[in-house]
Amino acid sequence: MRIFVGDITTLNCDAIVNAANSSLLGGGGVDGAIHRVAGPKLVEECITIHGCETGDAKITLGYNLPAKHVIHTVGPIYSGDNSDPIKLASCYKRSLDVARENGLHSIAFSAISTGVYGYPLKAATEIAVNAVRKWLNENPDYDMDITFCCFSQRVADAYAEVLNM
Ligand code: AR6
Repeated sequence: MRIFVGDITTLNCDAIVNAANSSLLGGGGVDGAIHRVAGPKLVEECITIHGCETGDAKITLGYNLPAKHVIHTVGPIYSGDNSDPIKLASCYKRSLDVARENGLHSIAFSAISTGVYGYPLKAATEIAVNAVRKWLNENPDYDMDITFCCFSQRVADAYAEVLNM
């Protein structure tokens, strides 16, 4: 597991994970950046998927992105409810399951729900790291290279603390 500080749309890996909304038709934040760089074919493919539930993940091609695929996941809008951590952990697990189902071996995650969706950064970071660690332990036979893409130094510091780096 590694930390990258910068823009996820520059990463050349098998899949980047988009923090989308349930329509999958684009938005602001990292979602907007990914659609801008991927180009209009991405939204055309997303239209054919008919949305995604919170905590689930769907895959498309990456089009003009350096990444071959985009895995679109929908994080919870932070509410303080007990279901928030369960749904957020599910985003990481389902993204990794979808990557494996498609034979992918490198994935970069954005910090799902920590922007517009308001999830407190430290709690979200702990959930992200724990969910990824759990998946790796449950898939010991599969080679998966994991990057946590942090758009700011503040997010990177949170990951470094949780990862003990
Ligand atoms: N590369 C990497 N990370 C980024 C980038 C980028 N180019 N741009 C922003 N981030 P957010 P959410 C970080 O708000 O909270 C959208 O409108 C950002 O700093 O993008 O899950 C969707 O359509 C933050 O740490 O996603 C939904 O409606 C993290 O990405 C809604 O926002 C996530 O922030 C989803 O909200």
